[in-house]
Amino acid sequence: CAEYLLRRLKEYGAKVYLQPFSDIAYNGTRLYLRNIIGSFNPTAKKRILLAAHWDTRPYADKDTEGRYEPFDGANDGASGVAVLLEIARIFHTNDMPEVGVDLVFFDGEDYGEHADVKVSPLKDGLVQIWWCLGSQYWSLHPHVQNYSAYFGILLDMVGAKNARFYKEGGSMQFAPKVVRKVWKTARSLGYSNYFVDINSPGITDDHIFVNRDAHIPMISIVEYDPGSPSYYFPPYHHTRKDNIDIIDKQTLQAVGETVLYTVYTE
Ligand code: AHN
Ligand code: ZN
Repeated sequence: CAEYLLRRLKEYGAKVYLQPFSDIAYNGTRLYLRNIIGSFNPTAKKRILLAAHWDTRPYADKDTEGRYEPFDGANDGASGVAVLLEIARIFHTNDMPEVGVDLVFFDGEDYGEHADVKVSPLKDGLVQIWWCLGSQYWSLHPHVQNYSAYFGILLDMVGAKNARFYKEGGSMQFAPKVVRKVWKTARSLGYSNYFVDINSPGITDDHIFVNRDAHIPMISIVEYDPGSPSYYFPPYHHTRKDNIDIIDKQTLQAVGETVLYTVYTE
């Protein structure tokens, strides 16, 4: 999959960076992970960061069966990757926006503790979050020295039929102006049904580390289910139901168009 992403980004004319790193998972497993970055207009000073995670959770631990088996992650992971690849294709076949754009594919986002496991929050005596390993690494070690961006947009679970994107708490805390800009753009494109003008609770996701450690104001476009019994997430989340059957082109279109319009008008 990493090779596929690298090849596609190169085909689309991006300057490509592979960032290998290693980390220890919650259960002591040593992981060899890779962030992948594709830069368009690499010399432009004003840059926009677009990101998604390309790993899939290795077990469907919220399912009733097969809770130690892998699942597709068509939405949780792949949907954001799909939108970013389509944006890359559009950059290749059309005029570029004025700004530079960096597409960052984070690894290790979904390697957090299995639901059956109680883990220590401490690693080397420090409080540790076992999720979002790639963004935690990248935010402290960006792919180019002194990297910065004007703002960032994270895409996570952006492809499900009838998805709803609320103004997520962490995004509102760190980058409220970016949230308002993107939601206003969505409204102007007729996508207010997807981009709901209501706040949701905060979620620990890749954008939190980019805000905190890389000091780039970054929002997350992430599906929220207000009726969820499991805090935040829709019923297919981390189950075998997260496969191509729940994906809807219209949702991907709404997100992709909104992000593209935001980038081209910057
Ligand atoms: C928490 O479950 C707290 N964060 C994980 C965010 C996530 C997982 N997004 C997709 N999968
Ligand atoms: Zn997940």
